[in-house]
Amino acid sequence: MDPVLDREMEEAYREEGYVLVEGLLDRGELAALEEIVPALSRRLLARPDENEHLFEKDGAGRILALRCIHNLLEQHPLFKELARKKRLLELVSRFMSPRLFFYRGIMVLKQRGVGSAFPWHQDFAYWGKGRPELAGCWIALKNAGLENGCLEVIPGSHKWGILKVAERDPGKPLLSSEQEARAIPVPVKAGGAIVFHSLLVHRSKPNRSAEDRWAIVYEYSAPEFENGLHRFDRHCGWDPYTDRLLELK
Ligand SMILES: O=C(O)CCC(=O)C(=O)O
Repeated sequence: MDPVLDREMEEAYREEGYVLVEGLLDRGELAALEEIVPALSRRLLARPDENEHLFEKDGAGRILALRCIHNLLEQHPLFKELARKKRLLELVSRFMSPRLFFYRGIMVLKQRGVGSAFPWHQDFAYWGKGRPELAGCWIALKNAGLENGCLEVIPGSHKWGILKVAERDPGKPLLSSEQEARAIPVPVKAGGAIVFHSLLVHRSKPNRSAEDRWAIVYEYSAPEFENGLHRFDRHCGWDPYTDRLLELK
């Protein structure tokens, strides 16, 4: 831990709404995930449950690949271990609140050739009540660059509040061309992470390249967060310090 670096990151998080953290996961963790993720994907694809996970599909609705795994903590013990990794909790709590709760965990598998886009959105707009006391930690399991659909963010957009959306769709925030022109891609090396505010406007493009782009997204809330349970996460309200699940309503 480097206190000067951490102070600079805290300032960047406050001003820009996100920070890039290199080397959050070590080689051993990345190597373990290289084995776990394909096996897990095969298992989930063998019995696709569309209420639980998301899939890439062709025009006829046939499943091409797994897009998104929900309820990540229950898929393998390593996902829980990583979600309570000391360095990660230290950083997120420094940016947001000294005490954190887990809100949800997903994996986004933007597979080579078929991985689809995520449109501009603010994460909080999907959950949108209470205060936006949430931070996401987007962890690259593979190198993520422009070609395979890394995250793009609009720095400072977390200060814009909750944006109006078209057709009541949180995936259609009303952005002016000036606002959109401020967007920048944030390439991340495998093991690195982007910690970002739940109001930061972000998106990712399709993966037309020959390289998979996998990421874990953990979302943490402050204790006073008022949103209660996340609809799609059975670990919502998990306490990463004590490994206990709170009774939330
Ligand atoms: O991983 C991606 O491409 C997008 C993920 C994302 O936008 C999110 O989890 O909010």
